[in-house]
Amino acid sequence: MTHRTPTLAQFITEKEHALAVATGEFASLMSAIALSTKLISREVNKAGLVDILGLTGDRNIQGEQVQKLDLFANDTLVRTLARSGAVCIMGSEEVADFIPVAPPHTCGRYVVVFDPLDGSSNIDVGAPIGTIFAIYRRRSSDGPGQATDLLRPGREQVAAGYVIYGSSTIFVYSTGEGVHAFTLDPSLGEFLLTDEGLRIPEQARIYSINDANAPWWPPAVSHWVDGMRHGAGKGRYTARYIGSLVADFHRNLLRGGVFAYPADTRDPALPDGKLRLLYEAAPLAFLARGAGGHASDGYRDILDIVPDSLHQRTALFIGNREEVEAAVACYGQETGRGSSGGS
Ligand code: P6P
Repeated sequence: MTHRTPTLAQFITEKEHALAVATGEFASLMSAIALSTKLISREVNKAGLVDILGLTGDRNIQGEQVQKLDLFANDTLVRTLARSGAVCIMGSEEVADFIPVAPPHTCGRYVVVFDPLDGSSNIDVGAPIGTIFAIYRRRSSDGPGQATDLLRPGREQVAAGYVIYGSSTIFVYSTGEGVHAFTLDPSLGEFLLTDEGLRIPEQARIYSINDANAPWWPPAVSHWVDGMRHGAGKGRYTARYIGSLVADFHRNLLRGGVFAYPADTRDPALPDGKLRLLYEAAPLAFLARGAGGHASDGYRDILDIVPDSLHQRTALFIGNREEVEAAVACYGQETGRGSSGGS
């Protein structure tokens, strides 16, 4: 890295200056997210050394056991975003209800939904984990934000991104003008540009799905997986599954691949699949599209789905367009429907 390598803040400022209408509010918002993730990275990287591992003994809205780091990550993001002056309302995987930004904080023009620490069940085993975020411009005119500002289809995102806390801490985001990656230099405390204009490789080489759920997959998923194992692409693929969405997505983005968490019948409490639409599937779908890939729930483009609730779940097929569209075709054959619009 040389001093000519832009930091995340410099990169965003340069891009903002290109937008005559920029007020600096978006840059302030992204700076708040960057600061939060540096603080989270520091805690994640020392988690084994201090008493921040393990469970709090509580369960979150999802009914999942809450890790101490989950709470730290959530509280850090909520506090820092509220202070940014750029946000009017937030939604978090860790919090049941919406989080309107109210006085004494200044309400801004943006809405942020986030999964503060996805894959947290992997924290204690040293597997990569991540923060996922989506940014919308508010619909309501002023004051604290409302639900209608937040329950939006992914196509209306103005930006989305994730930070993966792994062998290094990498900040990946897009505003729709390319997907860009920045690696944290802990000695500087800065994210430095390491990939500009990331594109998912033309050919998928990886498929990523929890094979233990196969007995409960709908036939369409079994046909889809068999197509990769035994079909025309036989031998091209290898299976990789970390069990941490951000890590599986990031690997596929760089190496070419497809990730799937279908709606299966294994857990009757999760009829629509395990992953959440607003702060997991939609932001990653925005990035996948920006990198030349695609994302679907098996019938619809993830970016077209209008959420009814903050914690709504969805099936997810995401990565190389060819493999995602093959999954949609399998569902179409199963239901006798051609590939429905907006696949
Ligand atoms: P399973 C982590 O708990 C998570 O929410 C995602 O990060 C990951 O893709 C998925 O669940 C893994 O779920 O059922 O395969 O362990």
